[in-house]
Amino acid sequence: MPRSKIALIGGGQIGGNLALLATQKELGDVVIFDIPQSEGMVKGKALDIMQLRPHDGYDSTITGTSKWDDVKDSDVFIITAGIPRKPGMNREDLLEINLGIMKDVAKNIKKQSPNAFVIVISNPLDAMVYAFYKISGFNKHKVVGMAGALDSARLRTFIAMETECSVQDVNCMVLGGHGDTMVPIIRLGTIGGVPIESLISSERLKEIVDRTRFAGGEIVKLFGNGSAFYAPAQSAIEMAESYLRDKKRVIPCASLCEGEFDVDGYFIGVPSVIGANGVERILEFKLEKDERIALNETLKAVKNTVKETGL
Ligand code: A3D
Repeated sequence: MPRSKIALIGGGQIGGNLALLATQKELGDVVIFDIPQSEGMVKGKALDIMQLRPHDGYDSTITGTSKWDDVKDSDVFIITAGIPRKPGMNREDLLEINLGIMKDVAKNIKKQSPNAFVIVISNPLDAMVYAFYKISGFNKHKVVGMAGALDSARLRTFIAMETECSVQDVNCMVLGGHGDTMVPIIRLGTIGGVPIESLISSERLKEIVDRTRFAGGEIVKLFGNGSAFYAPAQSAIEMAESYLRDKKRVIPCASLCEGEFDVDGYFIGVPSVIGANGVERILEFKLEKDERIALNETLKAVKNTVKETGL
């Protein structure tokens, strides 16, 4: 069977880590695409990763390019093209520049690989994935945004740190938009099947939830120049792997809702089944009143940013 082809649009901090993780998971041949001014950088990263393969015996190839023809017929695209936040910026401040980039990227992906599965990471996420969907005209099952996987992983990390239990056994999802209004569903979270609410006090849980909401900003402040990249890359690779290996993992992602959770026509973080057909299903469940109110708030925020795209 021929190897899958994975195109990474943007070869910066997240893009480089995506290339490394895709190689180590042997998901397929990787092409890192960036603008001509960064072609040397992505060619260099590709060559560097090529040279780590002998140790563990990975056979897939990694190349760097600034030519759209080189990503033709890719199975998966992961888009990080754009600029990241600097201290003091919120994700919405990136809209104008990143929207211009997304318009160009969407048109080219449509031309090169109209049947690919596309994972968007560029911020502001909920508006960027919407923009890609509108401009490309892709089927809704083939377009998804990475945010909930990361926000949930952050929450799970903080809960594991608090309880000194294995992070692997902490299960808890974050729904809604990728911003301060995100909606952690603590009520359904468990550690090895034991409800989280029975293990951590409500005051402490509130602090953990708040830290999760601003976890991206916490890292931006520490870095001083750029945003998180290891965990975002790992989260997107988990989604790509579920698609390429038809695992049907249930991952909170920004999927197009058409009535689910009373959201219509917007991409928002919901539990999504990712398999060989892309986002195959959204797993809807009954929200409690306070969760519904919180989801409405996050939807308002998403609608405002989407409106600014003018699409
Ligand atoms: P960075 O290291 O700056 O990489 C971005 C890359 O995009 C650079 O190499 C640019 O040259 C490249 N680029 C710019 N324009 C184009 C274009 N037209 N075509 C192809 N490539 C282009 O940033 P990063 O990797 O740290 O972050 C990338 C994006 O992800 C930013 O918008 C971040 O805000 C966003 N991000 C999202 C999350 C989510 O959870 C959704 C988390 C972290 C970062």
